[in-house]
Amino acid sequence: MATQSGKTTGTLDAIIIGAGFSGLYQLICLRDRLGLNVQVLETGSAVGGTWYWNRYPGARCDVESYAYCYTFSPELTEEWEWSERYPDDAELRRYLDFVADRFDLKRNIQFNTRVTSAWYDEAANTWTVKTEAGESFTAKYLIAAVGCLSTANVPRIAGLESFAGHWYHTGEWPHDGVDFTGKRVGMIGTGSTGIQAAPVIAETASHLTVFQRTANYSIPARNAALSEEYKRFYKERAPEIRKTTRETPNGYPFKPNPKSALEVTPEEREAAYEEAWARGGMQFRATFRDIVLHKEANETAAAFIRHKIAQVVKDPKKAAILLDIDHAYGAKRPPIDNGYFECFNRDNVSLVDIKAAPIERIISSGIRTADAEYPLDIIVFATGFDAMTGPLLRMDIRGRDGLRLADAWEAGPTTYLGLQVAGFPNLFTMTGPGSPSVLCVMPVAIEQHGEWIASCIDYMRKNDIARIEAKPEAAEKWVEHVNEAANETLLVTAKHSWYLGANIPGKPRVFMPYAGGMPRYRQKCDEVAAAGYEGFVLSR
Ligand code: NA7
Repeated sequence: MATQSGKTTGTLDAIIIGAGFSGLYQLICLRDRLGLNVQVLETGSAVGGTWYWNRYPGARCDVESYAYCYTFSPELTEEWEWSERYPDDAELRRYLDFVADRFDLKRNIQFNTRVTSAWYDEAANTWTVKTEAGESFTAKYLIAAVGCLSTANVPRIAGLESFAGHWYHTGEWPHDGVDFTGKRVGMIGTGSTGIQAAPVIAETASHLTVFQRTANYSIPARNAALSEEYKRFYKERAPEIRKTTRETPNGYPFKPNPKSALEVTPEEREAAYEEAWARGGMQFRATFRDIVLHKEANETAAAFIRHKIAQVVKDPKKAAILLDIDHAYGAKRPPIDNGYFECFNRDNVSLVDIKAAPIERIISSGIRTADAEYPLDIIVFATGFDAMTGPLLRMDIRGRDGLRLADAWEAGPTTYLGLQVAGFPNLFTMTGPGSPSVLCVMPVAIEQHGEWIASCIDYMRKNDIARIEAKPEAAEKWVEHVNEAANETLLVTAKHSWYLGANIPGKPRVFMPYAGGMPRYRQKCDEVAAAGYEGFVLSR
């Protein structure tokens, strides 16, 4: 067993990596409910996780504020006041900071601390975590609460280093913002992020050029300030909302229409889509139960959205590029927007189809594609993340016999319930690959994980169990089930989605999140626990 050098502190009960939604809740579960000695290590200088880093213009959650929050504390629900239908990044940081103060969490969080490695010592049955600054921490349990979308993907485009202007990735945005006034801005990427950023950048930039590789659907978010009446309404309904978020497959506060899109008349269908379009937001996907399940049903929604895009975008050339969508609606994460398609009607916004004429290189004055050069002062990479596995694999994690996580996952991530990896005892991954994670409203998934992990550790302590480790055969079976669940949906039909790791060159193409729905997943986790942690090896 190799050892690491560096300063070592006394053995802790648990180390949590990350102080976002998941790390904070795990700290509450382990410290306040089990009385453990816990240390949280966080790269950022404050709490927030995803929302600490994603400060790009227009950054906003795509889930309604009253549903994108913790539900474990009725007092917290009562005390916190959301201001808008969808919280922006700053409001989410304020919320998480409020939570951290409310529950006195900061005393157990060490900020400005990037974890570089985590090695398991079999003889001592401990994990030793090392930081960039050379510090070491040792604990019995290690919880990776590192988020799913926290490793920025800056594509390796030749010539970036020669660019004379400034460039930024949306997921690593400067804290003091970027002034676009009078600047020629190029933005690469039209996922949820690019779609949020474009209209805001266009307001101040002298010119915005959007480089689109894959056209995307988007539904109007219809964000607005919450009236006093709504604020009261959501608070009064909090228990009911909580119940619904635990019963619906994706953790949303609304239930899908039980009807198929194909069982109603064309007039009824059109009316339902119009109503959903006017209401805005993710609920559009729930207009009929089979939109993300059935190709023909999906096409009814897709055709409706395409028609709307064609109505909004005045320039036929831009409209044609925006309408060249190659996947089913919802097969990739469906964005919601605040004026995305409308922004292409501005004189200072142009659109470049880089599927037709790919980017060849970045030059000192801007971007060169196969057929033109675009002079730019600023390049914004809205190019997404090395999702789900990226944040784990950028740390050197080694389990039993020095097994590297990177080697264990060479052909793609294999986990049991998205919570544990065979060969890595006492390491828990929150919202890991193989769990509902990004297919569920995050705080809903996070509360389930935090509570399950805490109950598991509690069980171990009460039963004198020193070690818990997923059995390889249980993990293999789970991965098979994850694949089956994905194959029941249209999610696997989008060949270039980050759900499959397809956005990162060389990454194994494996469908990573669990698409079987949160209630089914929760039930499975509960059954596993009730059966004495079936599928895990427990040892003294
Ligand atoms: P996404 O959804 O991964 O979108 C990234 C966008 O960047 C997408 O349009 C990509 O095109 C484009 N992209 C990525 N790499 C390149 C290269 N090399 N060249 C050109 N274009 C590229 O990330 P987001 O940040 O928008 O959203 C992530 C999640 O955050 C979102 O799903 C929500 O859950 C919140 P592509 O489609 O791959 O052709």
